[in-house]
Amino acid sequence: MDIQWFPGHMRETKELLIKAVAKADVVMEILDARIPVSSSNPLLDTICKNTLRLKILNKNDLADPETTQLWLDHFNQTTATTAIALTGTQSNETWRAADLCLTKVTKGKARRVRVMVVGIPNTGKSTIINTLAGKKVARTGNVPAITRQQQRTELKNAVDIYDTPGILWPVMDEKEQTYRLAAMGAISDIAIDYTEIACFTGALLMETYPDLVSRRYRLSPPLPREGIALLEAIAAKRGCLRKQGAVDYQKAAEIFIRELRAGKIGRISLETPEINFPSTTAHPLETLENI
Ligand SMILES: Nc1nc2c(ncn2[C@@H]2O[C@H](COP(=O)(O)OP(=O)(O)OP(=O)(O)O)[C@@H](O)[C@H]2O)c(=O)[nH]1
Ligand SMILES: [Mg+2]
Repeated sequence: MDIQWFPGHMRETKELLIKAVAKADVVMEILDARIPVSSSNPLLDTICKNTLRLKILNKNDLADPETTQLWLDHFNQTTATTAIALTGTQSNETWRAADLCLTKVTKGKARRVRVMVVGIPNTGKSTIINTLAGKKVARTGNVPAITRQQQRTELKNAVDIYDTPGILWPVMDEKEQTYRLAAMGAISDIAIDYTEIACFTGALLMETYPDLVSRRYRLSPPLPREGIALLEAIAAKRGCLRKQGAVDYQKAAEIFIRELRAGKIGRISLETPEINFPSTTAHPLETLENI
């Protein structure tokens, strides 16, 4: 599954981010708590060098709580950026984040504080803003690219919060990262191959959360280890068969991905700090500075 990107996109993306960040007192980077590495945009590391930044691990209600704690420890103890986890629809949790922004910059600021909410598509930026506003000020939806333009909302704590369109970072040459983003709904469904993504994610989950998957699909030993065998087992349980009894892999894959995204399999994380955080190696995107 190849997703094509061209230098034009890269330049445009970088310019959009630079413009948005230049206006901000604080940047709230909204990550998907289940994939904090794949859902981050490494361009922010360079663009936010002189701007306060807060990492929000959103969709915490869908992520493995133990792994989220490991991520928080990782970000808070080994990087200069403060990280907190929350569920975007929970008022008290989102306000904790908004108030944190305020406490970080109020010193010496006579005017309202500007908070820019940025992140890749579908991580819950607009949802968080709606929760903070206490009403629906921004359109939300469980497909990427819902927000199309920047939008300012005045919050009651002297913060002006800006919603921005989700921007997918432009170098996706790491296949597994693309799979994780697709599995969590950050890439348009039109551009993805469900069976391929379900096979990758299924095999990963059978390694990391075999009990949750087995319980959801009532699997009995010997448990499938390969993604394709898992899809066959799901197809058998859910009647995903074509004429003459052939397995309908596409249908089984769609069921699996839909239920995974909705948290029906359980609270899962697809990345852990030990395995995924490239702390010792230079990130490929660092080269984008020269574009
Ligand atoms: N379970 C759960 N769902 C959430 C959470 N936050 C947002 N969502 C859902 O995630 C989907 C995407 O939310 P949006 O707020 O539209 O995401 P966005 O980042 O603004 O997306 P774009 O505008 O496309 O970049 C919606 O279906 C939300 O209901 C959360 O904390 N938990
Ligand atoms: Mg949005």
